[in-house]
Amino acid sequence: FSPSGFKTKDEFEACITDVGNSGLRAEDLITGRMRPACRDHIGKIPIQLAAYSGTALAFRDRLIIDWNKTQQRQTFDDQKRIYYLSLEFLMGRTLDNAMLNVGLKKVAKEGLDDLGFRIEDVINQEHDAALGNGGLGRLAACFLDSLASLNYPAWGYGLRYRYGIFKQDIENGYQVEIPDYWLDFNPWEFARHDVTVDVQFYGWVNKHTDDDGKQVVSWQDGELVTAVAYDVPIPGYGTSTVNNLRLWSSKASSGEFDFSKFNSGDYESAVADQQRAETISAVLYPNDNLERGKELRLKQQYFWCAASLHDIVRRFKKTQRKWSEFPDQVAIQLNDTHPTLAIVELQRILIDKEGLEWDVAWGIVTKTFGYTNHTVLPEALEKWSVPLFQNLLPRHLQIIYDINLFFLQGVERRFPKDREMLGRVSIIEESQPKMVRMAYLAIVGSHKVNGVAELHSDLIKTTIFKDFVKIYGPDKFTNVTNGITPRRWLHQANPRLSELIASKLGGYDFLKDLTLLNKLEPFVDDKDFKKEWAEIKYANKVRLAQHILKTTGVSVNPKALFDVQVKRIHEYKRQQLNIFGVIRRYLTIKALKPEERKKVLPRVSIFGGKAAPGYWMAKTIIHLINKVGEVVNNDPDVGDLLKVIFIEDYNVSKAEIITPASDISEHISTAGTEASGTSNMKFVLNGGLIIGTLDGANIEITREIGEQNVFLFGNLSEDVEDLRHNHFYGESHVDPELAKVFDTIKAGTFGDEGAFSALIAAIAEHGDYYLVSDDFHSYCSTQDLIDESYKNQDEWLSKSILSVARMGFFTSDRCINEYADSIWNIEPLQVKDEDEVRART
Ligand code: F55
Repeated sequence: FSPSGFKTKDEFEACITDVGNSGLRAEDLITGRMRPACRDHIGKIPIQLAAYSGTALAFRDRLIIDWNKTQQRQTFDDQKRIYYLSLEFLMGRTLDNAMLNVGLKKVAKEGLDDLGFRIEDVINQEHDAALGNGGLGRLAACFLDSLASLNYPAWGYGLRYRYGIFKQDIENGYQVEIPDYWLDFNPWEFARHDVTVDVQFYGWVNKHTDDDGKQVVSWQDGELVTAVAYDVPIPGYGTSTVNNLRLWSSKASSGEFDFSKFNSGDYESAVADQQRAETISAVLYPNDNLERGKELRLKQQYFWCAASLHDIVRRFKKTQRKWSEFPDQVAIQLNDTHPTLAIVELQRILIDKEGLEWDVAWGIVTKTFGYTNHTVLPEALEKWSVPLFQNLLPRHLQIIYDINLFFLQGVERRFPKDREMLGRVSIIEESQPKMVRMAYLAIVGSHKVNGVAELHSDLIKTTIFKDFVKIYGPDKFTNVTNGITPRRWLHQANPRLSELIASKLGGYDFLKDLTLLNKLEPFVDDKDFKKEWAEIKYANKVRLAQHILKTTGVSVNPKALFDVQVKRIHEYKRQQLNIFGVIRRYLTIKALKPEERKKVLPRVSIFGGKAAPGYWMAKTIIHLINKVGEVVNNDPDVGDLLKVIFIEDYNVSKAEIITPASDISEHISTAGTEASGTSNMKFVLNGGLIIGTLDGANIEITREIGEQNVFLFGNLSEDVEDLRHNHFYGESHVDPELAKVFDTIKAGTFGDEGAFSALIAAIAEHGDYYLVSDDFHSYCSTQDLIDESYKNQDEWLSKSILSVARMGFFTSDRCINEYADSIWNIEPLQVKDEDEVRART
C-alpha cells in the first residue's frame, strides 16, 4: 500500500495527522502531484478527505501504468475501435470500483485500518460524477465498464460539464435544486492541454468553382471555441485493460482576435466572448425524456460531436489507410439522437475537407454509425428548428438538405404511388417553422438502429419508425436488451451477497460470466444458505434504515417490508399510482380496530428521484409524497405499520445503498412507455422481488426468472390506445377506491388540497393519459398479494434466490457482446494471461 509520493506508511501517517491537527502540512500530502487549486484546498479539508486523496492517488498511479500500456497496445494492434458517443455518463464514484477492478481492495482496507480509518468513510468522501440524468447516462457508464472488462478497444466521448445533475434538497416538502459543482478535487481526470480542437459556429458558406472546374465549399467566419480534452481512465475488472473516456471542456479560442479586443480596451466584450465559450460545457441539461429545443443545447451537441469526430479522424489518418477502410477501423455508436450531428460532421469532413465524392463519403458514413433509440415518448424525440440551425450551423443544414433530397429520391423511386410517404419520412418536417427530425436523420445515416428491450424494439418498428422498416427492410432494425454491470451492482454494492454466492460457486468467476449464477439453483432448499441469504438482506435493510434515520430523522423498522421506487420522477413512471396506493393503505389501517391492526404486515414505502426543474407535475408528485409522509409517519394509530420516506438527492452512490435493501421494488410504468428500465435488473440481482407492469425489460425479466417470481399487474400495451380513447368517449371512469383517495386529498388531510388539484384533474378530468385509474384496482390487489406472500418468508426467500440464479442474461457484458457482434463487427483484443487474471477481493 503506497499512497502517492510516500515512501513509508509512517511518513503517510505522520502527514495525515499533521493535516488533521493543524491543517498546515498540506503540501506534504500532495507532494506536488495535484493542481495548484487543489493544493490550496487541501489545507482546509478534514482528515477523512485527506485520507481519500492519498488513497485515490495511490490507485490512480496504478491505473496510469495499465492505461498507458493499454493505449500503446491498442495503437500497435491497430484493429477496429468502438467509439461510444453519449452526452451523459452517470459514473458515480470511482475509488471503490478502481480498488475492486485492480483486485486490491483488501490490501487498501488493511492499510487504512492500520492508519485508523474505516475504508467506507474514506470511500464516502468522494463526490459522485453525476454527468447524467438517469437510465440513459447510467447505461453508458455500465457499457464502459463492460467494454474494458471484455478487453474491447473502446473510447467513450462526452462533455465535461462543470455542473452535473443538480443536487436535490427537500424544503417544506418541495424539491429545491442546488448546483452540483463536482470538480473541486477530481483525481480521476487528466487535463490534456495538448489535445485541443477548434470548433466553429455561425458564419456563412462560400461555394465557388476552382481552377479545375471543381466545386469548392467552405464554411467561413463565425466564431471559434476551443475544445480541451480531459481523459478519464476506465479500468476493466480482472484484466489489465484500461480504456479511455474523453470529455471535452470548452474555452475561448486563444486566437489573436481576442487579444486585439483586449488590447484595444474592449475588455467587456473580450470577457463576454470568454464566458460565452465556457458556457457551452458549463451545465448538464436536467431533463430526462424531454427535449426543449434551446440553442445552447444544440451548441453543446455540435461542440462535442465536432471535437470527437476531429479526434477520431485524426487518429485514423495517422494509420495512413485509404478512406474506404474507415468503417473497418471505426465504429461509432450514437447514444440516442443527441450525437446525430456526428453523422453530418463526418460527411462534411469527407466531402468539404478531404475532397471525397458525395456517394463515396456517404457509403463510409452509413457503414460507420449505429443508432440506439431509448424512447417512444413523442416529447422526447428531438427536433430542431431550421432557422436556428441555419444560423448556428449553416453548412450542416445544407448537407442535411442534400441527405434528405437523395434519401427522398430513393423513396420516391421505390414507392412511386405513395406520395404521402415522402412527407411522413422527410427529415425536414414541413411545419411553421420547419423542423429537422433528428431521429430520422439518425436512421438514414446509420446501418443499424436498435431499441433497448424486446417490446420497445418491436414498438419502434410498428409505430414511430414504421415507414422506415418498409423502406429499409426489417434487418436494419434490431434489439439489444439492456444490461447492468454486476461488478458495481452486485459485487460493490452488496459485497456480502457477492461473497456468499462466491462461496457456493467456488470463486468470483460469475462476475465475468453472470450465467454461472444458475449454479445457485440447487441451493434453493439449503436451510443454512437461506438463513445467510436472509441475514444479508436484513443487514442491508439495517444499513438503509440508519441512512434514513440520519437524513430524514424518521426511524423505520428493518423488519418491515421495504417497498422501493427510486428513479426519475415522471408521470409515465407513475409514482403517483404508488403514492395513491399508499394513501389507500393508510385509510385501510385507520379503519381497522386496534386488535385487527396487529395482523397488518408493517411496510416502509421508500421513494427517491429528481424531477426536471421545469416539470411542474413531477414536482407536485414529490410534494404529495412528502406531505403524505408527514401525516402518516406521525399518526399514532399507524405506528410502525406504515412509514413513507422520500430519500433526498437520489444518485448512483445512494442507489448502491438502497438497491441491496429492497424487498419489493416498483417498475410500474404505463405499458408501452418505459423503453427498458435498468433498475428493475439491479433490484432482482440483489435478491429483491419486483412489482411491475408488462413493460420494457420487465417482460424479459419475467421470462427469465419465471412468472411465479414476479408480481405483475395492469393493462397490456396493446390495449392502451383503446383505453385512452374510452376516457374521452366512454363513461366516467375513476376507480371507486381511487375516488376515495382523491376525496381524502381534497378534504385537506395532507395539507392544502389546492396544491394537488392538477394531479387529480389529470386523471379525473383530462383523460388520464397514463391509465392510473385503469390500473389502480389491479395494482392494489397485487400489493395485497405481496403482503400475503411476504408472510411466508420461506417461500419468499426461495423466490429471491431463484430469481438471482436466473438473472445471468441481464449483464451488460452480454449486451456489449451483442453490439460487438451484430452492429460493430468488432473483436476483443487478446490480452495475455498474466495480465488477465488478478487477485480478486
Ligand atoms: C435525457 C435527455 C433527453 Cl433530451 C432525452 C432523454 C434523456 C434520458 O435521460 N433518457 C433516458 O434515461 N432514457 C432511458 O434509457 C434507459 C436506458 O436505455 C432505459 O432503460 C429507460 O427505459 C429510458 O427511459
